Parts: sequence; structure tokens; C-alpha cells
Amino acid sequence: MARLVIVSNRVPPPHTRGAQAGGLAVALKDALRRREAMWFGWSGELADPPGAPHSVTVGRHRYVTLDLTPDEERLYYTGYSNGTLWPMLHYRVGLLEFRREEEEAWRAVNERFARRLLPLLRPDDIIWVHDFHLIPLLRSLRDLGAQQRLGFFLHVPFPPPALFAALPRSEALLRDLGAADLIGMQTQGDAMHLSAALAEFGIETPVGAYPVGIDTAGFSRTAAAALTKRETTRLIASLEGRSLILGVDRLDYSKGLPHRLRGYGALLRRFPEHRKRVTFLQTAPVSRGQVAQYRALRRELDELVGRINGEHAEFDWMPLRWLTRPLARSLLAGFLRHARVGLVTPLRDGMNLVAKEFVASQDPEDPGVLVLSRFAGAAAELSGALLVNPHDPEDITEALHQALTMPLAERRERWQGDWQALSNPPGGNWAQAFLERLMRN
Ligand code: ADQ
Repeated sequence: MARLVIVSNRVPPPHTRGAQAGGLAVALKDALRRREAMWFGWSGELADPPGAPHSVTVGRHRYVTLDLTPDEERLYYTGYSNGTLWPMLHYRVGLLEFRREEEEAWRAVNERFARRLLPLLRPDDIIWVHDFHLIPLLRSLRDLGAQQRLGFFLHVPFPPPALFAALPRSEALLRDLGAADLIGMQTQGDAMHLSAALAEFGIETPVGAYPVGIDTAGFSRTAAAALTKRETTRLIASLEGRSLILGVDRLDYSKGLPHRLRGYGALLRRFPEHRKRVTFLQTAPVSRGQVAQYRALRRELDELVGRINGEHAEFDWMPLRWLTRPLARSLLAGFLRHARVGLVTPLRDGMNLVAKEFVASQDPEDPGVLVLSRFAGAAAELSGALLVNPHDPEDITEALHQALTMPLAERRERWQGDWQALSNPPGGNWAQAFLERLMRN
């Protein structure tokens, strides 16, 4: 079987496995298990000059990473990737900050990566590049003469072409994407948007939907086992029999956190029967703290949490628990399993794996209810969830009330549908399906 070369902005440390590993490493676990692979990307470290690549081999997997200079990190990563492309791709044109210097640095880093990757490639490798940080790498590899099968996956949404056109130099970005043999997107809607944007410039690269999945059965087992861990037991004891509403996100403006907190505040006002009967635990570890909008969001949320608790708390009940530190994945699974309501309300999200992890973690005999944004990619698969418009806090309020009062029979029926959908996705395993199609092209 041909070697798989994964290229992503961050490369997971080789020794993180199972429940401790995050994001892409988990999503690609199945695709990597049975084959020889090389994973290439940024080490997460800074050095000036950046020096030679670092290489570690574990079994049949080789990890090759490069350092960035502090300037490259500021311009390529914090500036263009997180400050321009992230808001653009999440439909937030109002937050878009474009600086030519950053866009040029983004291209230059991609070209440097391509030059470093090229000599490590074998003729029959399959190359799979991930996410918006690395779009120009596709064209750079081709310009340098790489002839291998070249796939690209976008983990985030793609807006309608008329909105995307607001991005300066967007045509160049689309032409870079055109260097791929196959582009994978999270949903049919995203795939349609990107195909239409490419078609405007006569670019004919195939685009398909390959919704990122999770290891449903594995996560379910982890969650059941985590229920008896000391920390989960302590969480459950601290709730004193109250229902747990759980939110799990990175602290990011795409996740709809202020609207969500307002929706919860309104629940306590409009449906006072829930007062002292529920606890909302929101974990949102700080991410991208160097970007101004993220710092402003944190201040806004700190204030909102204080206001909601100040308004509704009793001397023996705190309605909202707010954690900005990360929680270990193994704890998360147990917390999700105990939650009566999973509250997942991004304003826009490529997929949202927390929604899938919530479904996977539930006790089949007594499952909780997922309240899910209709603008998360996961909404296309999870029809048993209560779907909300995350821009409308009152819609969140009403869904929370419905979830908290839902009879067991309805909870089971909704959950079973979603469990089936996740256990047997129509396209099979997303990564395998993507790679098979890439090989066929
Ligand atoms: P993210 O925006 O990071 O990922 P998401 O899919 O929700 O969003 O989470 C990825 C992983 O991080 C999940 O396994 C989740 O459990 C974990 N995680 C999130 N918040 C956490 C917290 N507070 N504590 C501990 N773990 C946490 C991007 C896209 C998504 C897409 C994924 C995968 O933005 O739309 O689903 O990539 O393609």
C-alpha cells in the first residue's frame, strides 16, 4: 500500500494516543493504523533562523516538523491564518483584517514548507494536505514538480461565493486550490459553495463532501469507563442531584458563547422552575490569545458570566460554572456522559466534533439531549438533536426548556437515530472514503 503523507499546520506529538490525543490525530487514527505514513508540518516551536527539520520515527510512522521564525508566526499564523482566513471562512466579513504583508508571508511559509517536503517524497506517495493554513502549498508543490496524488481537506466552512469575493486576492487562493486532485469538505453545502467559487474562474478540481467522523464505539467505551473516575464522581457529587447542562468549546467567536450564555440567563428568568435544579458547566480554554478579537471576547464572557451568576445565584447555588483552562479528554468523556443536555451552539462551524462526542458518550438507557446549532456541519447528520438558530438566545432558551423536560421515551428515540447515523455513516469512514476517491481520480 502506498505511503500516506499528511501535511497539517500542527503535527501531533508522536506519543499521544487514544483518549489523550486531540483533533486531527483522532480523526485520522483509522486511516493511519494500517499503513506507512509521514506527517509533516510546523513543530509549534519558534527559532531564528528556523534551522533544519526535526524528524522522529515511531514504528511505521515518521514525524517531520519545521520551526517558524517569530515573524513568520506573527504574519503567517496569527495574522493571515487566524486573523483573516478564519473569520472569512466563518462568514464574519466584519472581523476581517487584511494586510498584504501577512498574505505574502503566508505564501512564503507555504513555499518554504513545500521546498523542505519535496526531497522527502517518494514517487508513489499519496499526499493529503489539511486546512486553510496550507492552501498555497498545493500550488508550490506542483510548481516544484511534484506529480504525486495530491488531496486537500478543508475542516472549516466555506461561504457563498459572493461573500468570499470580499477577501482580497481571493482568486489567487482559489487557483492554489485548483492544484489539488481532490478537495474534501465537511458538508454538501460547503462543497457547493466552493465548487461555485472555483467555477467562476473556470477551475475544475473535483470537490466532495466527506463529513469528519469520530470513533463512536471507542468514545462510548471511554465515556462509560470515565464515569467511575475520581474527578467524574466529584463532579457528580458537587451537582447534588441537579441536571447538568454542558458546553465544551475552544474560546472562539465562532462558537456563539455570548448568545449561549444569554440564552441560559433567560431560561432562569422565563422558566423559574429550573432555578436551583440545573447547573451549566461551560469549559472554554483560551485559544489564539495573541489575536485582539479573542482577548476582547474573553473580557466580554468574563463579564457576562459574572452578571448571570450575580443575578441568579443563591447563597447555596451557583447557576454557571466557567472554566477557561483545558480539561483532559478522558475527563471530558465522563462529564459528557453525565450531562442531561449537551449545548453546542456555534454561529458557524465546519463540523463540530463535540456534538458527535456528546451523542457517542450517552447512556443508551437514559440518554441526554443535544441542543445543536443548525449552522454546525454536524446538524446535517444529527436529526435527533433540537436544532436552534444560535443568533437567537430565546430560541436557545426554549430548546433548553424542552430538553430539560423531555420524556425518557422521546429522549431514547432521538438519541437512537443519532447513534445509528454516527455508527453507520452513509459514506463509510470519512478518511478512507476520501483517500479511495483520491486514488480513483
Ligand atoms: P475545532 O474548532 O477545534 O475544530 P471541534 O470539532 O468542536 O472544533 O473540536 C475538536 C476537538 O477538540 C474535539 O475532539 C473536542 O472534544 C476537543 N475540544 C474542544 N473543546 C474542548 C475543551 N474545552 N476541552 C477539551 N477538549 C476540547 C475544527 C473545526 C471543526 C471541525 C474540526 C474537525 O472548526 O468544525 O469539527 O476541526 O474537522
